[in-house]
Order: sequence, then C-alpha cells, then structure tokens
Amino acid sequence: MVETFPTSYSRGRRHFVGSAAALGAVMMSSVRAARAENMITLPFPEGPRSRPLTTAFPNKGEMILQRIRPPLLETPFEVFDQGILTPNDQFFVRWHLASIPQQIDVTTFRLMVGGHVNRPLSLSLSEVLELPRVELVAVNQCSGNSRGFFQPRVPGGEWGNGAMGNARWTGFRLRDLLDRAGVKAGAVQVQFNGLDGPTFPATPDFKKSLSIDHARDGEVIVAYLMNGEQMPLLNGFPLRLIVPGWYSTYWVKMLSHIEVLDRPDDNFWMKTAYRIPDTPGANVSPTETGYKTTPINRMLPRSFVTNLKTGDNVKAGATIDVRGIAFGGDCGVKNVGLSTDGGVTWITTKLGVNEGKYSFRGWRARVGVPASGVLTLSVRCTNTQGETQSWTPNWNPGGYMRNSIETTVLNIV
Ligand SMILES: Nc1nc2c(c(=O)[nH]1)N[C@H]1C(S)=C(S)[C@@H](COP(=O)(O)O)O[C@H]1N2
Ligand SMILES: [Mo]
Repeated sequence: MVETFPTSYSRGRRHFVGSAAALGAVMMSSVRAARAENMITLPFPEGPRSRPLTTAFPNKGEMILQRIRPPLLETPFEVFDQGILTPNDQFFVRWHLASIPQQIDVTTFRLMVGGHVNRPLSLSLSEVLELPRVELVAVNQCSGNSRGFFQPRVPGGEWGNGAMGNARWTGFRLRDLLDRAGVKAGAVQVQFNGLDGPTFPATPDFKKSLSIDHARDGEVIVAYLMNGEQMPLLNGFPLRLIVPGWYSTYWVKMLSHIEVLDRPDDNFWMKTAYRIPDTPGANVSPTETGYKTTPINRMLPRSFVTNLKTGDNVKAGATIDVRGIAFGGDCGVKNVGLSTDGGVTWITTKLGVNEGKYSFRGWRARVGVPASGVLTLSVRCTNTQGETQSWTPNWNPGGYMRNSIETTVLNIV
C-alpha cells in the first residue's frame, strides 16, 4: 500500500524515522550545541535580550530556539526575504504538550471520523489520498506572533515576528471527508485532535473546534504535503488541518481524530485558552477587567520590510530598493503603502505574484535616501475588505493578534 503514496511519502518516511527516532536526545544535544554556537539578539523592550540559534531539530535548518520541550522554534526573519513561500526546514514550530510521537507508522496510521455522523470512518493514509486532491497557499501564523513586543509584557511564548510562515498545502477538503461520514442534522461544531498528548493526565489534551459551517466551507483542508514535500514531523506529519485566514491554533497537527459535535465544545482549549477580548482588534487597556471574550478567529492584515532591518546603514543620496511581504488576514492584499515621513504621505508599492488571497504577497518600492540623519520606513497593508494596520499596537493579556504598523529605522552614512 505504501507504493500508492506520493513518492515523497515513502522516501520521506525512511528519512523521517531515521532522523526523528531520537528526537528527545537530539533536542538535548541541540541545546548544548546551540549554547556554544550563535546567539541572536532580540529587539524586545522588556527582554530577553538574546536566544541561541539551533540546527539540531529533525528536518529543520537554522532556527531560533525558544524552548526545547515541547518545542518552540522561531523562523529567523531574514528567511522571509528569500521568497513568499517559507521553506519547510525553516518553518516555525510550536507545540503545547510534551508527549509528541517520535515516529509514525504510515501503514497503521488511521484518521478517525466519529461523533454525530451516520457512518463513522477509520481511514488509512492510502484511503485519504483517494479523496479529491486540492492545493492552497496559506499563511500559518501563531495567535501570539510578535508577543515579545507587548508592553506591558504578557506571559506566553515570547515570539519575535517569526512565528508565521507561508506554504503551499496539498490535501483534501474537510467537507469531502465529512460528506463521506454523513453529518447528521443537529451538528453544531467539529472537533479536531492530534496524536500529541499531555505528560500529566491532569493537563487537558489539545483539541480545537470549528463551527460546522466553517468546517464544511470547502476551504478548510486536511493537508499531507507542505510545499510539495512531506511535512516535517514537527509541523504535523502525516496530516494537519489548514484553516485559511484563521490563526494557527486551529491548524491541528498530526490530526488523527475528528469528532462531529451536537453541542458547543467546552474543552479547555476552546472555553478557557485562546480567547480574545470581543473588541475591535482584540484591544483592551491593561487595567480593564470584566469584558466579554470570544475564541480567537480570523487574522488581520500585516506587512513587513524584509531586506533591511533597523540599524542598517544606507548611503546618503542613494536610491535604494525596499522590499517585503504582506498579507491581508482572511482576505487578499489590496495595497501596501510605504511611508518615509511618519505617515504624512504614502508611496504605493508594486505588488508581486498573487498566490491567492491567503498567501503572503511580495511588495517592493524604490526610495531616495536623504543627505543625513536617519531614514524611517513604515509599511502598511490594506486588505481587500478595506481593513488596514494602525499605528498604535493593540494590547490584551494573551498577547494575541498584534498587527500594528512596523517601522524600520536606517542610519544614513
Ligand atoms: N496537535 C497539535 N496541533 C497544533 C498545536 C499543538 O500544540 N498540537 N499547536 C497549534 C498552534 S498554537 C500553532 S501556533 C501551530 C504551529 O504550527 P507549526 O508548528 O507547524 O508552525 O500549530 C497548531 N496546531
Ligand atoms: Mo499558536
């Protein structure tokens, strides 16, 4: 049966088993190696000041190491200057629970669909590969991407801007799978669970849910390939949910159980965790209490300069190329503006290839450098729904949904 898989599956599997068998040991040695190796300086207002870079995780290249177990690995920001698709081996990694399978037997793996359905399913990987194949480019962004910039500081993974990535995902529509199981009348949500689990029984297992209509919208997919290749173990091998336009907390990795619910999911990860103030931009003041909350959902527009960083030198009087990436959130990019005067005027940048409304979009502009002082570049994305980025950062106790205008300050020499 393995032979009917895409070649990358069987070829990848050997590689996968070989490299991931000693995941725990690899992770321990990675820290020792990393300590001795490069450190990266972090621009966070309230620390930490630096972190190690590591290359020791299976199927991963150089990553910023935030935590070993469960792994938190951030993409070094320069990677986003290489193109709008983030390479698999430098795609960020985030897990909540420490018990993560170190190998998957692709012959015995089963995807289960149960709950409020007419025909519960237990499908092998070769069976799911028979479902109509679809492809989509979409940004996977952690709800807490850029949390390290929050002031006042909030607890959680203190990410820079690299807890995001954009990939071409290949798989099948969740709707096709649910239709095969036959959703019963009265279904309200669909719950997703992966093969990872807690090390202490008291810790709630990581499960996320979408409304039945969202789950059946034809855009939510179950992916088995990432950028045309087998997904790295740490990004969810062999199957993961793709929820285009929504924060990646819903993008359940190592997806193994799908449960159709006839009542709203009240598990910890829906009812208590990953909730945002029900206010515009999920914004509240740090002293506010008693506001209504809602599960985090759609993403907001963001944009970044990728070829220059604060502190870089530029030549007085020169004309420079400025380029970067943007995304609209849960819709496309309408335009990306660049300002050198603190937002008094905006240059309309030239947009790059359109890989669909859920993808990163490249942009570029030419900018004249003044004779002296500093050159301040601010970048602002407006999406096709007319939503734009604001100057003032939002704040909430979860450190979620930061999307304010980014500014890069260059020294004129
Ligand atoms: N099974 C499982 N899926 C998961 C998680 C997890 O802890 N377990 N974390 C979610 C969160 S919060 C994020 S940010 C993304 C990270 O995806 P990545 O590691 O592929 O970048 O996975 C999501 N899917
Ligand atoms: Mo996340």
